[in-house]
Amino acid sequence: MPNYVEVEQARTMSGLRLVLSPGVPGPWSEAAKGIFHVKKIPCIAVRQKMGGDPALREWTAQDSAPVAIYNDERPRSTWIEQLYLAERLAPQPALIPGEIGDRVLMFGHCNELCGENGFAWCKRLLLFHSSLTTPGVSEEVLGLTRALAGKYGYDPALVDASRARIVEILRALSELVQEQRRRGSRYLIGERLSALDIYWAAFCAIINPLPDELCPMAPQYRSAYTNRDPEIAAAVSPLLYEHRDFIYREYLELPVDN
Ligand SMILES: N[C@@H](CCC(=O)N[C@@H](CS)C(=O)NCC(=O)O)C(=O)O
Repeated sequence: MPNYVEVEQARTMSGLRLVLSPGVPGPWSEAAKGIFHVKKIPCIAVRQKMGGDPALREWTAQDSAPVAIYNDERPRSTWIEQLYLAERLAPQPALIPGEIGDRVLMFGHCNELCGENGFAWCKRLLLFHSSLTTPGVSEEVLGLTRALAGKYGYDPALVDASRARIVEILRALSELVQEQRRRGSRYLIGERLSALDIYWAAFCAIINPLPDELCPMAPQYRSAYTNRDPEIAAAVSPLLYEHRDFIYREYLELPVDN
């Protein structure tokens, strides 16, 4: 999808505009792209400036990515609002299960991956910790890290609990995929694709990115994303990696374009 327009130009346009961080396969951004792609909803990619974007702040009252702005509706800057927008604009294929038990289960796991204090949130705190405490990190990276660490609540006292939370979340998702396989389903919820399959496929990158030919990214991002913690590695069922590959192959755009 990318072929970015700037915020100023995007504000004069109508339809769906999706603000993304160029050059970075950020988990929330890749998941939002995936959801709109699966539903075949056309959207215009808009460039976010990482680490502080006054123009985006003026438009959307915050400056993280992704943000989805549809016509003159309110900007949607959280994953759950973006999912509901996509579901409304293109009800089929439905990515929110119709059955309440499946829906409760799906949103629970999605929140563990995408929500505050969830998988990506906690992994980000570990990344800040590593950049800020490892000798030899460049001043450029340190500057961006300090800005983002303040914005996203980094505190060295949170590191152990963040690691434990990541392990807990990945174990629960591993149990889910194993149970679904036992039932004979290829999907994480019920018998069909749901938003959780897409969130997992996109969020898996922050521990085990797809190879460079399928997901090109700067070496420093690849290195930062790639998990080296044995406890986190042990929490992930190999079926989860297989599942990510299946979802990308069957439903999402490859190579990842950002
Ligand atoms: N607000 C999003 C999460 C978005 C988010 O955390 N975006 C980060 C990705 S790491 C970002 O834009 N970071 C760069 C920046 O803040 O400049 C949600 O809750 O769904």
